[in-house]
Amino acid sequence: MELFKDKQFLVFDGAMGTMLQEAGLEPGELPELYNLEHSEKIAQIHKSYVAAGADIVTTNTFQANQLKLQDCSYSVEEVIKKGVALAKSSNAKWVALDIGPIGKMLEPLGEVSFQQAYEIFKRQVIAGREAGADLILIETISDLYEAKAAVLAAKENSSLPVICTMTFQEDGRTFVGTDPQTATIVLQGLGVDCLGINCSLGPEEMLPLVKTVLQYAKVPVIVQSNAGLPKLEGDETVFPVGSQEFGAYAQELVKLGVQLIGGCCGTTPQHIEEVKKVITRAIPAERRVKPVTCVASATKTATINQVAVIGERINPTGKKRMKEALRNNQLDFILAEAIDQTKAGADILDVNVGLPEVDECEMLEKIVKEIQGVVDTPLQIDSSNPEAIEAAVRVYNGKPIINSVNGKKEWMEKIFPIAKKYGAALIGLTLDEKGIPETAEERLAIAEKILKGAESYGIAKEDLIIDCLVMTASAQQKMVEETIKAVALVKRELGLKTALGVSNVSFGLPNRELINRTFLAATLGAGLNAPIIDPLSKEMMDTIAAFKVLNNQDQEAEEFIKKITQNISQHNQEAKVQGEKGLDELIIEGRQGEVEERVIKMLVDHKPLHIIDNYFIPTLDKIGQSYERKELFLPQLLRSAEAVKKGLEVIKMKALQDLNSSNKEKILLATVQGDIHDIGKNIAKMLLENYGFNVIDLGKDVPIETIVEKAMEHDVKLIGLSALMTTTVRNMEITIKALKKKMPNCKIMVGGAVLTPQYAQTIGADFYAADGQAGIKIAKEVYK
Ligand code: THG
Repeated sequence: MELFKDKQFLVFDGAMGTMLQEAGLEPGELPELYNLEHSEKIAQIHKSYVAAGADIVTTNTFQANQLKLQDCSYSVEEVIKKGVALAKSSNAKWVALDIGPIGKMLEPLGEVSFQQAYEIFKRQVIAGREAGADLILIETISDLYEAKAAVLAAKENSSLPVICTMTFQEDGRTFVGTDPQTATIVLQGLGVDCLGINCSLGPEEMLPLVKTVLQYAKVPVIVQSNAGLPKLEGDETVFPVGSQEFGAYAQELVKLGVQLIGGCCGTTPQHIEEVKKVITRAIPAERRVKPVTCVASATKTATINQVAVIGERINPTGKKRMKEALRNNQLDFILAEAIDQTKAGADILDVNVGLPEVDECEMLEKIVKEIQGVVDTPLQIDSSNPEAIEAAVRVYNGKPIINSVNGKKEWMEKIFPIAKKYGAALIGLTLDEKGIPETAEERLAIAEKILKGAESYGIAKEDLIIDCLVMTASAQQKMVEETIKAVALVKRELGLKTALGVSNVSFGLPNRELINRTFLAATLGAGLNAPIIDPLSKEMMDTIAAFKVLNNQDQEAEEFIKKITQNISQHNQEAKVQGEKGLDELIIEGRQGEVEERVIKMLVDHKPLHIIDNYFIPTLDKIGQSYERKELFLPQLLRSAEAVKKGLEVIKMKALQDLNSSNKEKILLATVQGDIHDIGKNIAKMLLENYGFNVIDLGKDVPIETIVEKAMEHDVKLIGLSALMTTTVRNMEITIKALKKKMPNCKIMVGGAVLTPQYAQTIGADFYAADGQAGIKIAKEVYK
């Protein structure tokens, strides 16, 4: 980054928001409007940070996007233009255009598409560039997908340096489940000039996360922590870490190798002054980043170090059923393959949808998005169409592998730029204009050519994986040995990781599995890292497990022993239930279509309530507990919730048929504004409807005025409000106040994971409903 030409360290400024609150910003006021309405205050804060020693000041434009500004009289361009001008007026050396999250969730968690998010960021980037910002700071991002949209928007619409920092919770993950290693791997791949962590945590809590970032980041690392974890003292939020202590932490960060330090919420010019003192006398830390071959989804990084399994099953070649699914757009079948392979232990999934009659660009993009909705296994994009590859890699939330490039000049010129731009790892096939060479030495030469080419495009060596190509033993018996030799050569001579499509070897022979696994063992012995195989083949997976023991990769054979015992118990279980999955399993795995089908079947013999009480609720409880234990993350939670929703819809249809729904007691339900988690509300609704109540469901993220308006319109006696997040419980309180003002006789019950009976009382609710059953009791009470 230009900025580092003559400087090892850079000091950023501290908080803007909390400083503005001190200066009179009211809750609910948009700080960005101060650029135009109280510009002197903004200029003053910038100046105080420059005086404290900040090299870079950050514009007051965190929320200056078209969503947040839609109801006010200033355009994104006006707010940003003034914001940059005010920052420049401080005479800071550099001005960073600040870009925060858009404030709405992206698909599949929310409703904003990746492209829409990109467009929103693009407008900010262009406005900032035209106003003369020196660099772009994308910060306080929880959703890696949003970070990707923002970084692409920044890089495609400006040539300014880009810094991106994400925000982690105390459990070490972002709100949507990304860990610091994954964030670092993916952002780095996208070509940011500097990355790191900001907000939410204090310096103490950030230290372990910063260490992880430093372990993988080849670019300079930035840390902007809060002045400690905020505490509530009376009515006031207090940040406990004072400037001296903040300086001491800065010292520690510098020692670890952090090069850019500033502050987030609760920090002041005094904090920055202490940071400046530390930096002025700091000695650059020596930092050695070990190159590792990694791929990642949004919540999981797979390291290809010794052996990682790539699942081959999402590929129409030789598979009638898969071809049919692709032609008829039966995504559920394809998604089931993703789930099955993941459960069988695949580390990475190859995705190939190439069929002459299928629009590959569209299908590959779609299926990649859909697969990411059901599994967290990193993906390998397999196509011979560069446009389809780019379309899929662009919308992929993570760092994928591209399968593949080869030694042909034309091919390298097409694929390398895509891999470089999106930070994908890359499989290189050892063939070129002259075809597949016979000997191992010739294949090594092509591998070397591909490596040189990749490096000339700035692709890191560790991101290239070489496939020495498997021939069939039936037709080209002599060449099998050359493949094994080539794997060993590529490893020894070039130090590159290797992949092979193992099952090619057995075409045309009987007992293919035996041939496959014998070949697999031989190639693993030669140093193969990434076998592309069918993970549902127990023989193959067991061979790999055994190899890991022999290769000293599985310490004390722990995994192997676990696997063997699992095999035995699985075998017994299967004998019992004949392989049919329970409804609970289908929900946990997020198999929406199958949940629907199963519920339809179950309704023949069971009452709707029986299914809800004995399947939906206990399973959701179980999932909730796993979520709390961090065994699964928000995307999985939501996808199980979606599956339950599908099941509930089926039940609702049935309930509507069964009940005469005309003259019932009305209950209004809504998930409050700002909250998009409505699964609890949906269950409550089902239960209430089953007990004969007429439920008016306003949905999720419902504005306060809408709730009041609808409650009055229907003249309801009972209203149920739900909120899952601590941040939206506040809106619940405001909603209750508004309702009580207009409808003093109406009763309000509240529910949601973070609520307690005491808290429900504090915010003015009449009842606290711990779950749907409690809601029924309350409803019966109110309407008795
Ligand atoms: N190298 C790289 N990528 C590859 C290959 C490779 N991708 C595709 C292929 N080869 C590996 N993947 C598959 C996918 C499907 C099948 C084989 C390899 C397949 N197998 C059975 C068959 O051959 O009839 C069908 C199995 C079934 O009935 O389900 O179709 O070499 N980089």
